[in-house]
Amino acid sequence: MSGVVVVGAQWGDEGKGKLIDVFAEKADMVVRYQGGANAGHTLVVNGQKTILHLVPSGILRAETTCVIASGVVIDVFAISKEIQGLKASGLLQNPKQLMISDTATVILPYHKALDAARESALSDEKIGTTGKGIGPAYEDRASRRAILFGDLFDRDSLRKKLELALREKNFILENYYKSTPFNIDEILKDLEAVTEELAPYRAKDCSLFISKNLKAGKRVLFEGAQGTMLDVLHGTYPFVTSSSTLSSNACASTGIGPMSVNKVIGVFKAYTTRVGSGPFPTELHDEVGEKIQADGHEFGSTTGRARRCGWLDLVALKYAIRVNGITNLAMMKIDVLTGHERLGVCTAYKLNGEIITELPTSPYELEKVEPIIEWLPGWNQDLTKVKTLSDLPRPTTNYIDYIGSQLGTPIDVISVGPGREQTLWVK
Ligand code: 2SA
Ligand code: MG
Repeated sequence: MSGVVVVGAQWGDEGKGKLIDVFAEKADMVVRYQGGANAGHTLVVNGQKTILHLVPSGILRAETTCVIASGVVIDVFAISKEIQGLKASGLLQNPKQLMISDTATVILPYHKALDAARESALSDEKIGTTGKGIGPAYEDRASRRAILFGDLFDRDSLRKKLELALREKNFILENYYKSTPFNIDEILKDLEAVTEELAPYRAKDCSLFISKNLKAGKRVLFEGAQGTMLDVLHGTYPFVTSSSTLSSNACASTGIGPMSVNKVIGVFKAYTTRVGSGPFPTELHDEVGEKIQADGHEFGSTTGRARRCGWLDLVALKYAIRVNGITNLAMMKIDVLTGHERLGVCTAYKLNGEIITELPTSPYELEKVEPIIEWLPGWNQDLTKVKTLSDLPRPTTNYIDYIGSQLGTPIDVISVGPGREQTLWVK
């Protein structure tokens, strides 16, 4: 068995996409297991930028099979656009490169409308969702009224299912949110075109396919989306996404057993960012935070929203290591920290006058904590062209070593830029 899970150890946008693309060179398969078009994975190869939302980040390697598993919520219009873009740039030439599970959930326009209506009704209390319909689609799945990807290919039953769904959704949209209802014939007509386009990628049983490949010794990478702190059960609830973002969900959402995974790689940025509302203990509200935001191009790749920035939070990272069972770490975007006199690292929190080193499970307590910051010397050298670890400036090495020793988990990869080649291997 050779399954490796790559999981976000912070609030998302850690650089999982780049890392998956790098690791995909040695993988036979990349499986996306949760989330939807709320994710934005930015890949840079030979200076060419590709942003993926639903298609797994292994797609840039023609020999790698990419699978979208049952646990994903698929906006079929968004994926169809993504596929068209990948075809146009020559990255997707063979339909065998991509498989979409028949049992994945479909996101339709009414999910997005509900997402937007709810957020605007929440006003100041809003979650800050991406507006991609993620929450309403997962709700439909849990309440057993979702339309699955495979349903799109049976016209008669699709109409019946849509009729049932729209009866309820239109009632809520019109009467409760005072917004425009949807017309079934229009949705069906729009679906017809994309269904034809997506048909070559349809896969009946992804769980079986993946299991067989694992048994045959193939190397499978499971690609997480969003991050640990956005997990619906173990994140900063209610300011979370609607799926489980943890490594364990790679198994549940694809339909394989936990013993198939033998490595969990936790990806983190050398600092912290968060998009949307919710507690963020190390957030910087000053020009230092603005510098990190500008230098790191910290703007959402899906919505373009500015990401909130702050120092690295070791309390939250240790929590991520525990709840995911992270065995190895990858530190991303260390190059962004160039040009600071000193760098802060949060080693503990103060809560009601007491020092604590475990993340509080209550979001209200997390909102109240004060970070205890340890200061380390900064550096001014550009790191983006560094090719080996030994060429890193002394303060950078100190920073990496300090974090590694605090976390007690090996850091295997250091990334010094978005390109494939800007990757330093510790071993
Ligand atoms: P949703 O849309 O229901 O999943 O939103 C719920 C919360 O989850 C957060 N979330 C994200 N956080 C960071 N990155 C994400 N992906 C995009 C990116 C975000 C973007 O790559 O930059 O472009 O804005 C992502 N997706 C969901 C979201 O901010 C809410 O806090
Ligand atoms: Mg992202």
